[in-house]
Amino acid sequence: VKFDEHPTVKRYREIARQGFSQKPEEKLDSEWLKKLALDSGADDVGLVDIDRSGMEIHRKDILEVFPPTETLMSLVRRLNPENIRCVSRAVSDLEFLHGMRKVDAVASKIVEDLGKKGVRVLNPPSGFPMEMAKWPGKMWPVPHKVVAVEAGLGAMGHHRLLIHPRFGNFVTLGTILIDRVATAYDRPLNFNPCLQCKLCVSVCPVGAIGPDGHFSFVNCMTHNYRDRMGGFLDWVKSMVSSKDFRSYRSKFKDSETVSMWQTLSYGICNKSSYCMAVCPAGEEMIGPFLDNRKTFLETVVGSLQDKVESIYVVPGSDGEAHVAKHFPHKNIRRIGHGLRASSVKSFFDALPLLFQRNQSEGLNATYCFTFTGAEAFKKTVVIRDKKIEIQDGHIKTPDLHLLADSKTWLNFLAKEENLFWAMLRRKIRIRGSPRLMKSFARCFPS
Ligand code: B12
Ligand code: SF4
Repeated sequence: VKFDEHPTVKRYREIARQGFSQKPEEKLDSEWLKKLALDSGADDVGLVDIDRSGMEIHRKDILEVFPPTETLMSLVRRLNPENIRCVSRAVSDLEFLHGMRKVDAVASKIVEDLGKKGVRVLNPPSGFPMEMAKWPGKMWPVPHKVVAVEAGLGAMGHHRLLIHPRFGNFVTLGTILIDRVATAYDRPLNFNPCLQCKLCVSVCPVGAIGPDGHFSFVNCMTHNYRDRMGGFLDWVKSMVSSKDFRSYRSKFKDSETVSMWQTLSYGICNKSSYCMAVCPAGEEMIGPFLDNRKTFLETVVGSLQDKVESIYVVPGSDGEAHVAKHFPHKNIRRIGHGLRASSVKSFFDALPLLFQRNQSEGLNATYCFTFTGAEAFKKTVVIRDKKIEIQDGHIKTPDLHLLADSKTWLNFLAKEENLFWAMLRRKIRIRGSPRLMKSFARCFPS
C-alpha cells in the first residue's frame, strides 16, 4: 500500500477536512468549547490561557504533566447544599463523593469528544488519586481553585474555597488541559461573592480559619482528613506499635476503626467540611440568610456547632486549644498529623504549613540551620509576632544556631533517634540557649 493510501493516513486527512486537525496551530472556537462542556454536564465553564500572569507559579507543574498545554478549561459542578449542611457525615460524604466523581465524569466526556476530533487533551483528577510518591510535598499538578478564579467562575472566600457568584461555594471543580489556543478567554470577576460574615470562622471546630484570614492547613487536615493520608499513616503507626488488641483499642475506638474501614472500602470520608456547609454566599444561596438570619444561624450553623462528636487534634496545637475553649462539649482526640519530613528540603517546605502561631506567642527569635551529610543546607528561620519567615543562607547573629547531620535530623524528627544521644555523638549541635530550641519545637507539635 502506498503511504498516501494507508487507511490511517487517509482517515486523518478526512478528519482534517471536516474542520479539525491535529495541527496545534489551529485555534478552537471558545463558544463551541463552552457549549461542549455544558452539553457534557458542566454547570459552568470558563477558559484560561496558560501564559497569563495568574498562572505563573503553577505553570511549571502543569506543563510537567502536559507540555503542549495552551488552554485550561475550568469546570464547575454543583453540589446539593442540603446534603453538605446535614449533621450526618454520611450524607455529606456521599455528596462529596458523587460530586467529585461527576466532575471527573464530565471531564472524561469532554476529553473523549475532543480526542475524537484530534485535539490533544488531558484531564487531571478533581481530587484523588494524587501523586502520592510526592508526599509530603505538593501532590496535585493543577490547582483547580486558582484556574476557576482566573476563568471568572468565582473568587476565593474568606475560608479559601471558591465561591461561585450564583451557586455559592457548593461546587466541585475540575480542569481540562488543551493543546490549542482558543479564540477568546475569560477574566476574573470584578467582585468577590464572599460576604465577610465569617460564619466559616465560627463553625470550624479546630479554628483552622482565622478571623484575619489566616488558614492553618495542618489543623484542618489533621481533623478533616483523619481517615486519609497523614491520618492513615498515624493509624498504621498506632496499630503496629500496639503490643496487643487491648493496647490498640486504648488508642482507637471501635467506631474509629470501622470509620477507617468505610473510607478504605467505600471512598473518602471527611470529618467536617463545616466551612463550606455554613457559607451563605451566592445569588441562589443567600435567601435564607438575608430573609431570616436568626433561623439560619440556629439551624445551619448552630446544629454543626452543637454537635457532640470527636475532634482530632495534635497535642499542644492551636487546634487543641481552640476546641477546648470554643467547643468544650466536643470530644478531643489527640493524634499525630502524620506529616513526616522525608528530606531536609521537605522539612523546610513544611514549616510554614505546620506552624502553630498561637504557640509562638512571645517568641521573637532567629534560628540558623546548617545541615551537612546527605543533604547540605543553610537556612534561617525567623519567628516574630506570631509569624514565620524562612530565608536561604544565614544571617550574622542568630539567637540559636543548629548544626546537624541531615539524616540524623530526619531520624530525630521521626522520633527514631534520641536527641541527647545524637548530641553526645556530635551529630546534632546547638549554639545558643536550649530554651530557644524548646520554644521552637512548641511551634511545630507533631
Ligand atoms: C490541598 C488541598 C486541600 C488542603 C489545603 C487547602 C487549601 N486551602 O489550599 C486541605 C487538606 C486542608 C483541604 C481541605 C479541604 N478541601 Co481541598 N483541596 C486541595 C487541592 C488538592 C489543592 C488546593 C490548592 O491548590 N490550593 C491552592 C493553593 C494556591 O493554595 P495555597 O493556600 O497557596 O496553598 C495551600 C496548599 O498548597 C497546601 N499545601 C502545600 N503543600 C502541601 C502539601 C500537602 C501534602 C498537602 C495536602 C497540602 C499542601 O497548603 C497551603 C496552605 O493552605 C484541591 C484539588 C485541586 N487539585 O485543586 C482540593 C480542593 C481545593 N478542596 C476542596 C474541598 C471541598 C475541601 C474541603 C471542604 C474538604 C472536602 N470535603 O473535600 C476542605 C476545605 C478546607 C478549606 N477551607 O480550604 C475543593 C474546593 C471546592 C471549592 N468550592 O472551592 C477542591 C477544589 C477539590 C475539588 N476538585 O473540588 N484541601
Ligand atoms: S462563610 Fe461568610 S466569610 Fe466565610 S467564606 Fe462564606 S461568605 Fe465568606
